[in-house]
Amino acid sequence: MKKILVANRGEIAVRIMRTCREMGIKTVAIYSEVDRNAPHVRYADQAVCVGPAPSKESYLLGDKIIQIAKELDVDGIHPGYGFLSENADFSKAVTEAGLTFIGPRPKAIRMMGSKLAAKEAVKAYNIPMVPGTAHALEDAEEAIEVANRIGYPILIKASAGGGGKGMRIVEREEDVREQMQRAVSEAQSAFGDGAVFIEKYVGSPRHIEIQVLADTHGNIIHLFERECSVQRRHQKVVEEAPSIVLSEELRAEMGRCAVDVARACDYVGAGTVEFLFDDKSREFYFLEMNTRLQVEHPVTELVTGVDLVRQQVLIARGEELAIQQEELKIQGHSIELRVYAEDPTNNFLPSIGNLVNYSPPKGVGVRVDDGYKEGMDIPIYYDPMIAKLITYGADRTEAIARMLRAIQDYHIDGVATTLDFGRFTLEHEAFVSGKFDTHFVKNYFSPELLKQDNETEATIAAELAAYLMAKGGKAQAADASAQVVQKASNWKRRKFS
Ligand code: MV4
Repeated sequence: MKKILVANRGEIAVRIMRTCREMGIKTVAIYSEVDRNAPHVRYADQAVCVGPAPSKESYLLGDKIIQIAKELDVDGIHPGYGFLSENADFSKAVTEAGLTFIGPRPKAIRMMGSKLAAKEAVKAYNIPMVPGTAHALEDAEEAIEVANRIGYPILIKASAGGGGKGMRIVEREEDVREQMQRAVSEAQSAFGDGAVFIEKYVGSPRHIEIQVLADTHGNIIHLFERECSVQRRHQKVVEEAPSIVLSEELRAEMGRCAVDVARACDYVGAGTVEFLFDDKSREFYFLEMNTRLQVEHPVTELVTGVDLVRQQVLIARGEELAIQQEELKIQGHSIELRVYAEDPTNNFLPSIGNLVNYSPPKGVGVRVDDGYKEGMDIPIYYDPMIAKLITYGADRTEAIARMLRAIQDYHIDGVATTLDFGRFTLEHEAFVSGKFDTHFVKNYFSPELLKQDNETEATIAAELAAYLMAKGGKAQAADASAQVVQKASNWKRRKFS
């Protein structure tokens, strides 16, 4: 493979191209009109504009992207995450155009895109699943019958859903009919597939996922777990590897199950098998499989030393996996914080605007995967993630300390960001002690905490400035602004109370 087109933008496009460069592979970027000066465009050896800003007119134009790839003599297309990455038709079209799709085959994408097909496929293997139905419900009568058997509360899920879309909790029999009707019509209009099923609702689960790699020769390995329980409305905030709740036995067992899930769908490439983990019973259950490279893949890279994009390319070239399961081990601890251009004091509303100042942290144990540069605008058209801040340490305590230091060293002006929200999370006792589940944000976070913090900071800065100005003198005044900044940033070193 000599030339790869990356059908994506932002940090993930740059991250993929970096590995391509290391492997001596030329890269082609595609971009929309608002992205013409973006880092992924500058980094690539060649770049082609695919259309106007809206994704549907640019990054989602599969046929046009394939056309460009053919014209530029590209060998393979890497879809990144989002956009066309889990589109079975695109995967198929790429292959039919005589190019290599760097990802799984259409059959596996399609199968795992349907939660019910996925459950059906893994049935033959001994994979724990939440009690419920593994087929589409006929009607509310059937739902009530099953619910009475497994007990309330239950969760109605859309087969074509995922990432929490189309889920409904039902507490009592009286509500089943109505909720089911709604779930079906919602699923029908959102996904064009009204199939729903039910599961027993697991009240305070942790989200643990296993990274897998499968080659075209039938070899499948897993690269242990990532824990992604800290999330807000199904948007992950903090991810880490390893999870602090897994024993070696459980880790090995989940790994084996993940490999079986990959085997069940003839998987090829890098994929992630999602599980729910119930802290109390210490049981885990298969949820779904994501057939792409995930946003949070770097934490796995840091604790295993494996470059996952490199492995994707080698697999796409038809090579056999050179890594054996037995030689893999987890070393140290890694945490990822997603930095969004969102305002945590204002219901996490996207905060679009210009990155007036942008200076990411550096130093020991810090990796920043970003897709913007100082002076750029954050466009409204795409996901508002600015960067991923990833730290590594010999253990979790060190990884947390480095994350808090890196957050302080991260300077972004011009847009509101979730950096302070990250600081709140990493300082929180529940996070530090590891006693958290998927309800962490809902249970502990309130915008008031950040507002108070910001107000105190502003008050300190204003008081200090006034004092220095009153003392007079030009030298004093020149000093004032520097000291105010220093003082404010010192104050930020204190913990939330
Ligand atoms: C569940 C659940 C509780 N019980 N299934 C949400 C996303 C989708 N992948 C599955 N999800 C859940 N399924 C049962 N039977 C709770 C969730 C869930 C969740 C899962 C992982 C990460 C964050 C979550 C937030 C809310 C709900």
